[in-house]
Amino acid sequence: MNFTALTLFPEMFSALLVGGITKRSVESQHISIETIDIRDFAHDRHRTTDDRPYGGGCGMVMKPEPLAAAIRHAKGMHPEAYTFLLTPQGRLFDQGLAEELAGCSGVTLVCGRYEGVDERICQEMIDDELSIGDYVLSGGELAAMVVIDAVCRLLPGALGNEQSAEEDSFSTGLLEYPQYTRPRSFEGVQVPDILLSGNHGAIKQWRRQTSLVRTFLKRPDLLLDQPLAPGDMEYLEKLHQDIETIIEKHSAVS
Ligand code: 4GX
Repeated sequence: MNFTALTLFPEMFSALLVGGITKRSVESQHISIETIDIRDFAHDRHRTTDDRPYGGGCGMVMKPEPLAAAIRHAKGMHPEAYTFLLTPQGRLFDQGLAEELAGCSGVTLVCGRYEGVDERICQEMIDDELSIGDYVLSGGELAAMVVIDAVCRLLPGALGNEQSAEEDSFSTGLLEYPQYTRPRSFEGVQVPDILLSGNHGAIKQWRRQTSLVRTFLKRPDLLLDQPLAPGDMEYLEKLHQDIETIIEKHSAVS
């Protein structure tokens, strides 16, 4: 899969080659990451890429001509790729969208700076707008790198352990269960006995139940639109019962 980023700061993307899954995926040719320097498509003496907004106001806007030429160049290189603009106004980039993008043969990511890009670029040359969350970055580059990282690790061959992408938080729809490694006792805190029991059925059940409780406590919203396994309902009903018993006992006292 090819990722192409259009940016005024192409060198930022070298961060993806420093280490980790993105670096390995580039080396094994499961992905390629290209950058296109928008400034290379500005042909005036100062290679200007921004201008003042019509109607006044503070800040600058990315000029349409260099951006249009850069996007046309990207489309020429990768005609089948989808072209996305990173902007807080975009569709929220979540795990479902990452999985969708992982099915594309190419993704082009347009990284804006300043107050944004001329609206005519958005209208005419962008397939869709993506937002990585409700906060304001100083440019689209970090958002584009988030997209590349999250999509890359879903691609076949990207993981040492193919299973772990599927068992991930959000692929199961639940938050992850707690993880432990050696030593068995660390600064007086023990690893739960069940994980040392060798009883794989019991361990699996403990992990699922711990995931459920964690999700309920930290992200109850995730439980509302998630299909639950039959065993989950039994466990939640048992907790419900236990809580009711406690409430009844205490309301009888007061
Ligand atoms: N998720 N930003 C883009 C400039 C801009 C504004 C409008 C195009 C249109 C962001 C986010 C984000 C800040 C990147 C504004 N470019 N991008 N930049 N959150 O905050 O994706």
